[in-house]
Order: sequence, then structure tokens, then C-alpha cells
Amino acid sequence: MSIAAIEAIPIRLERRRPVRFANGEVSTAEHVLVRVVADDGAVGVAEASPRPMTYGDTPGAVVDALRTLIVPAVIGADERNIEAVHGRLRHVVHNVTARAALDVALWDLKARRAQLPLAELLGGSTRRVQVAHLLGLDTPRAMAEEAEAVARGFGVRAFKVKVGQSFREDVERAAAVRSAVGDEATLYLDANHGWTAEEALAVMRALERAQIEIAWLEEPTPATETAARRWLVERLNLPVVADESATDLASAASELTSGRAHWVSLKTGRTGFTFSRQIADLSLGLGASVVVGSQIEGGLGALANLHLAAAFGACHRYPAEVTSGHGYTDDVVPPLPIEDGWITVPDRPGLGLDIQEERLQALRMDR
Ligand code: MUC
Ligand code: MG
Repeated sequence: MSIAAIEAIPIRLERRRPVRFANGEVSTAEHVLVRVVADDGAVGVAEASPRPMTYGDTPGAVVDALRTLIVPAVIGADERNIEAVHGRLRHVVHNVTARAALDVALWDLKARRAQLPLAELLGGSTRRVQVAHLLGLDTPRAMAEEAEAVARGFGVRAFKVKVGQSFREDVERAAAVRSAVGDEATLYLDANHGWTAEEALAVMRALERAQIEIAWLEEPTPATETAARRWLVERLNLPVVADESATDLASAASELTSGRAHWVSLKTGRTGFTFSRQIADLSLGLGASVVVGSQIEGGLGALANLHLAAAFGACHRYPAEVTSGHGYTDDVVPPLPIEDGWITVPDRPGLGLDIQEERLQALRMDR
């Protein structure tokens, strides 16, 4: 029951269309498939989705961190004691996506051995999760058309609208999507630090005047500009969500208790299950909500987010971003069906989908 090897296989996934946001874009995604192999040959898997604009890492850095920092520290450790494995890594700073993938793979392995779906092993709050679809930055018309097609085709009723560019276009983006999907849909905005505090206030006041309802707002301004962020949060009439400013337990605690954010976004791609659960519990104790977000991971990463959303009541209070895998032309796992805007956790042990070996061989970059 000890960790015998960790494989890190870089894979290249192509988006059907690029996803743009205020601080970058994802078109060809270079991710890393991580496999933890136990001494008896049992395997747990995960997908690392490095995001240089968010965490400063790259696919090469993920592979290197696994091989040179993580493998030497954890080989031989008892795979069942996930906290103890993290204890061995306490001096490894940054490298959040590499460490998160190790965590997800260890939990997958544990749940496979227990013959339980991972969401059930972790907490088992629900089996069905309402999904939110992410609309990348584009013209207001193109974003509205995409929202309309996703609402019609998949019954999706929650949309993240990427903004953070210019006052006029951002107001038009939210207005166009709202009129495409109707008053009942949940709309929320994500500016990825693209606005100044004054711009953010102007956009949100304009949307209020136009009676365009927005449920919450993610990362309106650079979170490092703490006074400006606090000034803004005091003036807004909706929850402000910390995403890339809350990438671990300590930063989530700081954002939530400093008046800079009301809620936090959770992503297994950066905090795995172990640290996501800690942040969810912290938030619950503070009376803050959490939303399960996407970093445009492939199908395997999205599946991990689905299990997180299903495991804990706090994680499915709001629709979760668990459909990013649907946006790739090819992948190592197939996308799960979206039924009238909801996805059901597979009723199989672990993450619940097996890696399709022939797809992996076709997509791997190290051949
Ligand atoms: C988001 O919610 O910000 C964009 C980059 C990243 O790391 O996550 C995405 C989406
Ligand atoms: Mg975000």
C-alpha cells in the first residue's frame, strides 16, 4: 500500500474554440496526466491544468516539480495516509497544480480501493449537480448566441460571463446574455482582475440601473491592491468572490476576513480535495458561500470538480463549473452527459471513468 511511482504524462488538448478572459486565453491546452502507482500495481489518476497567468506554472514546470520535488519526497509513503503524504511536502511552496494533481490521484486510488464513488467517500451530499457554463470573452452578440445555444441544447440555466475589458462592452455583454437566456437564469460575472475599482463600480451600477440581475462577481480588480478592493466591496450590492486571490487555505482565510471578498471559488485543479475541503469548512464556519469553479481543465479535471461539488453540501449550493471537458475536441475521458442542466456523478469507484489508453497515446506530447 505504498507509493511506488508517479507518472507525469504531458498531453495536448485542443479547444473547439478558444476561451478568452481578461488575463489570458486557453486554445491549445497543454495539461499533464498524473498517475500514482502503488506497490501492488493499483493506480489513481488526475489531470494537472497549469495556468501560467494564474499560478505562474507551465506543463514543463508541473512535470519537473513532480519528478524532482514531489517524487523523491513521497515514494515509499503509505498511500492511504494522504495527510501524511502532504506532510512530506510541507516545504514545497507554489507548484499548486502539481500538488493538487497528486492529491486528486491519491483520493481516486483510495476510493477505488474502497469500491466507492469518490464523492460518496468524501461526504456523499448528492449525486446530481447543477452545472454552470463559462462564456469566454467575445463580442456581446457571440456570447449571447453561445449562451442561447447551450441553454437550448443542454438545458443549462447558469452562466459565468467573462468581462474585464471595457465599460461599454462589458455592460453590453451582461445585457446581451441576460436577454438571450431570460430572467430565470443565474448570471454571474468574472473580470479576472481586469477592472480598476472605479470601473468595476461603474459597470455594476450601470447593470443595476438597467435592472440586469447579477448573482455574484468574481475577481473584479487586482486583489493585491487591497485598499481599492476593500473600497469597492463596501460599495457593491452583491457578493464578491475570490478566485485567483484565494489559492490556498491561508489566502482564502485572508480574503474572507479582510473585507476584500464575501465568498471563495474552489477548484480541485489547485487545492485538490484535501485543501478544498479545508477551505469549504472554513467558509462554512464564517457563513461565506463557496462556488466550484473551472480553470478550463479537460474531462478528467472537470470530473474531479464534479465529485467535489457532489461531496459537500456547501459545494453545491450554487451551480458548479463542471462542463469544461465538453469544450475539447478529443480527450482521455469522454464528457459526461448534461441532462436538463445537471450532471450525475458516475456510479463507479473513484473518479468513475477509466483513461482511454488509445486516446492517451494519441494526445501525449512526449512520444
Ligand atoms: C476563471 O474562473 O477565472 C481562467 C484562468 C484560470 O485559471 O481559471 C479560468 C477561469
Ligand atoms: Mg475566475
